[in-house]
Amino acid sequence: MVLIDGKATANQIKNEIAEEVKAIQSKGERAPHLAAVLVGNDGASLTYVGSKVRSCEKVGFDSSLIRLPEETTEAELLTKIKELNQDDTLDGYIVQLPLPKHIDEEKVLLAIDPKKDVDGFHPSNFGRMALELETFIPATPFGIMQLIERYDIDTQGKHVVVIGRSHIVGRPISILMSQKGAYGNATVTVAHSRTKDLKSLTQQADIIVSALGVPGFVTADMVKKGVVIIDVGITRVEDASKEKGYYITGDVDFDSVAQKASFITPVPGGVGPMTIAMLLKNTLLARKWNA
Ligand code: BQF
Repeated sequence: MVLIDGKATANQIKNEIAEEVKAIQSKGERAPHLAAVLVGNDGASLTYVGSKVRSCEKVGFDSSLIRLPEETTEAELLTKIKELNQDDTLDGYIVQLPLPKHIDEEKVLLAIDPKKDVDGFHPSNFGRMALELETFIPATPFGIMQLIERYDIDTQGKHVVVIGRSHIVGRPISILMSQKGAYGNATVTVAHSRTKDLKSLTQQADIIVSALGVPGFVTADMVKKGVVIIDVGITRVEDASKEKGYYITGDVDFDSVAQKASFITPVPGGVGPMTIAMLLKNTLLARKWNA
């Protein structure tokens, strides 16, 4: 069994990005600049945005964190987004999700200039991805594809079962893995809450991508020997004995499933760190494409 080290791979990618930043600056050009908008005070969102900003510093990017109060109206946020679209000192920006319930996420994502949409959530970027055009690929699926490449996992003609059909993970990874290419050409099944007999599907899977958010959902009896396991689930479980008062866990019953797997991603330290690294990669691409 190979334990896929997402943290080490993400650090490697960040080092590669840092080298490119140095090359940009040695030409007398400014460093790439990423901004993040955070509305409200959600604990997990604060953690995620915080590590995005720290990662920017690590690779030599400029970063801006724009914090808006929980009560911010949709109109106020849209005004801020118009400002960011017009800010020539920014290469790209993200709006940290989820947004407070009184704000329509779809409206907000539509307002982001696709050229600055380094999360790749704008419909035109999603469409470009589906059509295999140059675009920002959403960071989590982009990170999964990088892990598959860098661990040289064979996907040709393999049966991939994706559990979950979210716009951010399940749907895009199902598209990417079915596309032509060295780490594509898979036959993909997208499973979801209405899927019948999931176990018979996962038992046939060569690769399982679980993006559900239910701890312990994927158990050893559901998988065949030699399966590749990509665990995208991230659930915070309260635990007073932990320093932070919680620990994070994936969708996969790791200890039992690992015994049957050929490759497996842990949680934490698997796909999560890659998400951050690929956001930086997209910002670097924005810098290049918008120059
Ligand atoms: C790790 C996210 C759900 C909803 C909105 C490292 C991250 C997570 C885990 C991280 C995520 C999840 C992010 C680990 C960003 C991934 O070591 O396992 C990093 O920061 N993520 C987000 O920005 O918004 C989310 C999940």
